[in-house]
Amino acid sequence: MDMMCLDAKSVTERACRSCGGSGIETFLEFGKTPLADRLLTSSDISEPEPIFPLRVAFCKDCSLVQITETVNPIILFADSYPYYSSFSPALLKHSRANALDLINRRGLGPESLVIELASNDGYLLKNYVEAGIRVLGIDPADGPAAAAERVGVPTRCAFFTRDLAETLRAQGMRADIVHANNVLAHVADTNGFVAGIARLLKDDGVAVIEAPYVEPLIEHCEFDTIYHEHLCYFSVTALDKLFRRHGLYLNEVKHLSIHGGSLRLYVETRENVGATVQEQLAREASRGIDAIGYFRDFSTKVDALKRDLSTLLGRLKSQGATIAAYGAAAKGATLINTVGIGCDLVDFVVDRNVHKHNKYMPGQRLPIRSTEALLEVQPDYVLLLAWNFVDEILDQQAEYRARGGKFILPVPTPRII
Ligand code: DWN
Ligand code: ZN
Repeated sequence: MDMMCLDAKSVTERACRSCGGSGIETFLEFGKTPLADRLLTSSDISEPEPIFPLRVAFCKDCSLVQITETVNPIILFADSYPYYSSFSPALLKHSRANALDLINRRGLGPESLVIELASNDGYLLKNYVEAGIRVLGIDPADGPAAAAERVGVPTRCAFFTRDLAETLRAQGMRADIVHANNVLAHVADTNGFVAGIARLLKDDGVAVIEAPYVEPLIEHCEFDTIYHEHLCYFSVTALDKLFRRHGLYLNEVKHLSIHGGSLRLYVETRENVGATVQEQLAREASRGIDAIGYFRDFSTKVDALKRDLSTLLGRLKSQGATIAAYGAAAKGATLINTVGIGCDLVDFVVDRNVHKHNKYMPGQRLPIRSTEALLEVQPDYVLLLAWNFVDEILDQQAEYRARGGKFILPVPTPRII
């Protein structure tokens, strides 16, 4: 990673984020886009917005898929970061099951220590607190960190770095469990972050890491999950190389349906690579996921989806339909700004997260309202930007649908349900 001087807004990487190799080839280009989670206030919308190149590349040396622009993490994650994990019941249920499974599998108790990197609003660690297990959350976002403290989860409002790991270790903190969900792909210093985990773990500790998986992204054309917060798009092949570089071993891997298809990685300081990892490495090699060829036609698939979605919305609009959207999600910002979905097509976006209400989506500046607006206004159609939570959102919106409202799912192919 090219050194980023603190006041630089972004840097363009010329080498691979993981192996440092220079063999990175771009296979998808979005031009310049706004920051997906940088929601606008009513005073912002008359101001120009910072936009940054969004380009996706593949490393021929270690197979890592990555974006080439690193936006300053302070701009992305520090102040007024709007994402609160607890607004998704499915995510809370998923996280609680993970914690209870680990308490059981690892025989955790009052003498244990669980540390979570990017602990957000305490959505996961609160389950350990409830079980009387010592925890520490680390998260740079001031709003979610304060929310975590309010639910009894001690949280250090900071970025996790190798240096912070050394500081904690010097204070006698070594973890039985290190959780890192939806953060490994977000960190500007991928190697420093992993080295820090190695320093924080007890010798018999385990890091349990969740990250979106690159295969479903490509297979289901989930291009909207590409935005500046997501620097890396992992395969097991690329992850195995990354961890080994820091004396860590990916010993077990699970597939998860959350966030459009993710991996749960069990990483330890002792090598004991199980069948799940060996099978996955073999499978990726046989499918060519470890080579550029697998990614070359993705850009064509993305263009087709963008065209089909734009045509569908245009047709409905020309028939006089009213259209709203659901989920002021970061992936929603990528979708509306790369397809060109503005107020001419969609009247407003709804979201349950109160911190997003009365703000505007980046770029297209669609107004964000509470979900009640769907029954108040009863638009003919709702474009589901948070498609990764389709089941619970359709249940939740049964009344709107019973009154004749229809949802439009954009991914993997635009369709009305
Ligand atoms: O990596 C990241 C993922 C894990 O979460 C972050 N960089 C940012 C964020 O991405 P996202 O904003 O695309 O994530 P979600 O979780 O798909 O966002 C869903 C949005 O929908 C949130 O704003 C919450 C909202 N929501 C809602 O209004 N009603 C979600 C559910 C489940 C609901 O019922
Ligand atoms: Zn590489």
